[in-house]
Amino acid sequence: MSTTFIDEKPTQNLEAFKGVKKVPHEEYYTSGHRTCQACESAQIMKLMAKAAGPRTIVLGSTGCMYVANTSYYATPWGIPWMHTQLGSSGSGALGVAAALRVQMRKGFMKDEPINVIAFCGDGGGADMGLGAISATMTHPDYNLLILMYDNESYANTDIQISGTSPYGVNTSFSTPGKVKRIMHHRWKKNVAPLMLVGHPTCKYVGTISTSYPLQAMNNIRKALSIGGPTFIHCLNPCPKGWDFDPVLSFELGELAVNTGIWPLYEVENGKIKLYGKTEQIANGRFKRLPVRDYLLKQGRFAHFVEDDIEYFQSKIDEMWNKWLVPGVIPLQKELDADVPPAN
Ligand SMILES: Cc1ncc(C[n+]2csc(CCOP(=O)(O)OP(=O)(O)O)c2C)c(N)n1
Ligand code: SF4
Ligand SMILES: [Mg+2]
Repeated sequence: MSTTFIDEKPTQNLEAFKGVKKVPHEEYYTSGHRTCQACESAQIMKLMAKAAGPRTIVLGSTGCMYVANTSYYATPWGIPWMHTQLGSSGSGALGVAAALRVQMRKGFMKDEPINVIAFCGDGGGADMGLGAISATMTHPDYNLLILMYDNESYANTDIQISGTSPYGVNTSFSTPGKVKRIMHHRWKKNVAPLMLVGHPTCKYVGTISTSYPLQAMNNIRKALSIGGPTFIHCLNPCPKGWDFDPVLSFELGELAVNTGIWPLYEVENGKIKLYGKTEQIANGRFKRLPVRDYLLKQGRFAHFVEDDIEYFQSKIDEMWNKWLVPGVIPLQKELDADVPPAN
């Protein structure tokens, strides 16, 4: 007799690619899209499709990766792809995973593990669709991955502030003025830990960067193989919205990690692992670069004066020096003293 009420289904066992030479040549996200030159959001689509392979269904919520990828009668997708409404990546993914299960149970389809991935932008995931993703994360029976590509704005509708836009940034909703230079005072939402701490049955949550493509693909493969609903947050430099020369896309992704703004980590079955340069920063083997190296390469921060850069740096320092898990969990270490000892 079953001792659990969770009706688990097998997943594909996608082992890590052991080096770039082992990565298959087949592409499932190819030419035929209209994203900007050096768009890192398009890059993660390509890596995600390659990592998942041919037995995969992708859903995508409204945003650049919907609009620029589905021009009339043209598409870069070589695997089944479906649009879902801006706030619905979570419910869309759950619905498709449930529908596949019913189709297989009734014998309409061969019974096999099929990857279900729903991507969303930061507007679709960190803001509008947060509730639907959260509800989906509480359903351990369904195997699916939500991948949030984060270009730090509502890019498709001309670069408006989203919940993940960085402090002080110049967007079409926060243009610096003569009276007020900093129009956006909020700090970026910390989305992966929100998913992690709020959904204890979720087996995999992590962050990735397209500047570390092999690692990004392997983390996606792990998330798809582990079972249940999983969540990955990817930072994607956006030449148009961040206002930089497209040649800098890759370098900005690296700088985000090396300055400590974008920590790389994965949480697998509740165990957290910092990886790459982030792990080296945490263990004192790599000194964080000053955040100005990252900020001043982007036109969206061109209005910053020294005080703004210092404030930004102080917030990054706080993430690394005061947080319970540096760069990840914003409970402050000082609070430890107030916690009564366990009996
Ligand atoms: C419910 C709803 N509100 C507004 C829109 C208009 N809209 C289309 S794409 C978009 C921006 C989405 O931003 P994000 O999810 O960050 O994706 P990005 O465009 O940055 O890739 C908006 C506001 C919409 N399609 N649906
Ligand atoms: S606006 Fe940004 S996210 Fe959208 S297609 Fe261009 S580079 Fe990519
Ligand atoms: Mg966006």
